[in-house]
Amino acid sequence: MLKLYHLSNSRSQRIVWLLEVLQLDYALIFCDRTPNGEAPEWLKDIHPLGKVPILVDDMYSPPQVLAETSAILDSLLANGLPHQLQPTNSANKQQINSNIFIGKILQMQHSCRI
Ligand SMILES: N[C@@H](CCC(=O)N[C@@H](CS)C(=O)NCC(=O)O)C(=O)O
Repeated sequence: MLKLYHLSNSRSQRIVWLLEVLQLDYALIFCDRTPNGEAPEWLKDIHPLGKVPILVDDMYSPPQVLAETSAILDSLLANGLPHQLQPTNSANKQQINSNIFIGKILQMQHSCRI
């Protein structure tokens, strides 16, 4: 079973979206933000970064614990894109590729600021 650690209004919503599109069975663990909007301290017991999203897959032994939105998205798409996300023509495919690169650059810029 997959377990997604989630904060409201955070990038873990992207993982919720993909899990729904892929129609995977998962448990959503809502983590309440602290009064100053941060993730709860106990999240560091799940992964030392202490930030969401964190995806735990207990099909592995020991369970696989993944952090980082892009890494989680990549792992969920390891078997390829589902049909509804497949580009329908080559122009569409190039546009999607461009958006993926833009997303990765923005992610890197964001990570550098942390
Ligand atoms: N580079 C990480 C960033 C993770 C991150 O900053 N998550 C935010 C939510 S969008 C978070 O957990 N914030 C709470 C905190 O920093 O205490 C990713 O893309 O997953």
